[in-house]
Amino acid sequence: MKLYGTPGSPFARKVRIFLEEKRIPCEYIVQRGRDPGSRVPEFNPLAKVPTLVTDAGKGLYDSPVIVEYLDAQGEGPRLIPESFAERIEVRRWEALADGVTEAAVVINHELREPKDKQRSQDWYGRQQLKIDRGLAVMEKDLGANEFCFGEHFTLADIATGYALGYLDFGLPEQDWRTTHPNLARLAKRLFARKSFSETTHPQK
Ligand SMILES: N[C@@H](CCC(=O)N[C@@H](CS)C(=O)NCC(=O)O)C(=O)O
Repeated sequence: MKLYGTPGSPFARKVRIFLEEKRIPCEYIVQRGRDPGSRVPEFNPLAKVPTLVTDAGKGLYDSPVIVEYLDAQGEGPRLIPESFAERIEVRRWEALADGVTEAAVVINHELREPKDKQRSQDWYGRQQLKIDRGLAVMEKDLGANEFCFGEHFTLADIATGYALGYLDFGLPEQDWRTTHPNLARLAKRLFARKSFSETTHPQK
């Protein structure tokens, strides 16, 4: 199995955390879809990372599909519950974390544009609202619980953790810890796990 990703991609990190938790060996190839000679478009017509290539040579994308595939492999515990109601709840956490992260990614990319080419304040405000409202719901739903969903570590914790990790990396000026003490407590525990500490985004 091969995973194409980049060190700065939060969605690739999500898959790398998942692989480590499931103890699945996988070759990690650092390559963007638009790099000259990149093999990513061969396996994913959208030319995005993460892209997983199975041992049978099939390209899988995007990250929700990849983690669904990986959960059926390896020796580690199931990270996506099998029961329908629980599965939907865990996947909702994932969708929320993915959405918060997407908003953080586009803000981060936009801020690198020259000032005169940047989007309007309205646009920034709309993206920021996705982050603010998303974190508020996560904070409330987590409450005093140890895990985001149920009594065990699941994809919901991975998703929340990678989203918070990306905020630290991509928008470090956003002080989400002070305003979200439940998430801060969760992040401290998650970031100490091997799967998180071995996949951190590069220092800037
Ligand atoms: N929904 C996708 C998002 C993947 C994504 O946006 N990847 C970015 C890197 S973080 C990318 O490859 N962008 C290149 C492009 O859009 O052409 C997933 O969860 O895998």
